[in-house]
Amino acid sequence: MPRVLSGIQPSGDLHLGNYFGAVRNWVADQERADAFYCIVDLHALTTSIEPGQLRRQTVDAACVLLAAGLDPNQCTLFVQSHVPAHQQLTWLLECTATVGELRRMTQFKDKGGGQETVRVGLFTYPVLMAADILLYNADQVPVGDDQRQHLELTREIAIRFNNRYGGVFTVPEATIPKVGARVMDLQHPERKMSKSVSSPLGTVGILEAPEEIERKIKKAVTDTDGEVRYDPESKPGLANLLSLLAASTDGRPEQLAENYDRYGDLKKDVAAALIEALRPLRERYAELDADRGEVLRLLGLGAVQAREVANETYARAADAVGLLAEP
Ligand code: ATP
Ligand code: LTN
Repeated sequence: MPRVLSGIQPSGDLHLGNYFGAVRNWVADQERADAFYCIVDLHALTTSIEPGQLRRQTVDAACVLLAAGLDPNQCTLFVQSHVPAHQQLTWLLECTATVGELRRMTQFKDKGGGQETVRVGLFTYPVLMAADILLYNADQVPVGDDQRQHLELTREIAIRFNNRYGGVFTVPEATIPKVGARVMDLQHPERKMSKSVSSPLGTVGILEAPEEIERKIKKAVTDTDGEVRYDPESKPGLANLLSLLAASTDGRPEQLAENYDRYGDLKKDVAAALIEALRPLRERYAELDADRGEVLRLLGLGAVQAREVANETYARAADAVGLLAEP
């Protein structure tokens, strides 16, 4: 069985991009792989976030992931900060990666790289992510398209470390879905839907009420030429709607376009398909939300399982670089 690991930040309400780009595929992967899924609370500290909010959102994220279908009997779901080896391995990897490599990360540049006031943690963020992945000897990492470059860096770091110190790490691969890997903001279809950029009309939360989903899809920005065809370059808004329809009906955007003459009809079907695809999730979330004690218990069990694997890998890495084992 391949080993799979992925992570999500508890930085706000999960949205359609998180669902179609990542979480939905995590649910499928737990059946065919030995899967580890991590709520990366340390990564969320790279942006300004209230302590109480971080704590709340960490449990919220766990509720959503369980509601989406993660099954603690089939995968290990845990919180990153509950496994100290993530921070320990990060240091060893920071002494492997270079400043030049981190400077080239587009996410860092997009989020304000170059400014004096940007946090060091935002700069070193991809190294912590590499530690998340390498600690679990992951073969595959299911992520959205925006994480491609971070995965490339993780591979580079693993290969360099292995060459220098012997084969400690598995070199992972990104698994990026064919449809839904890049869900765009409904109001600004040239940029990705995101948790941390405020765009209330452009972002659809996966727990949002059906009427809200309908309203936002109706208001989604398209174009004025009136022709329904899948062309992400010149018709990004429409292409995004077709991709959302494809992602929620298992179709192909190019083909689905042929069924429509009018934007209004397409929008109606997109909203209906999304509402239907998310309905079970919303219902299960309500149950889990009412029993947060049980969710915390599950996270506790996940942390125990995760620590076992992570500590073993960290011990091998620490030994390989020459850190003296505690006598
Ligand atoms: P932030 O906006 O705070 O950076 P985010 O919305 O990008 O957060 P993350 O927690 O960083 O979300 O990402 C979790 C997963 O969701 C990753 O695998 C990422 O690739 C995926 N993802 C995030 N946004 C999108 C999107 N718009 N389309 C497809 N996948 C996405
Ligand atoms: N950097 C990712 C979140 C993330 C992640 C990971 C994804 C942190 N650690 C490990 C996959 C594997 C993001 O910003 N979306």
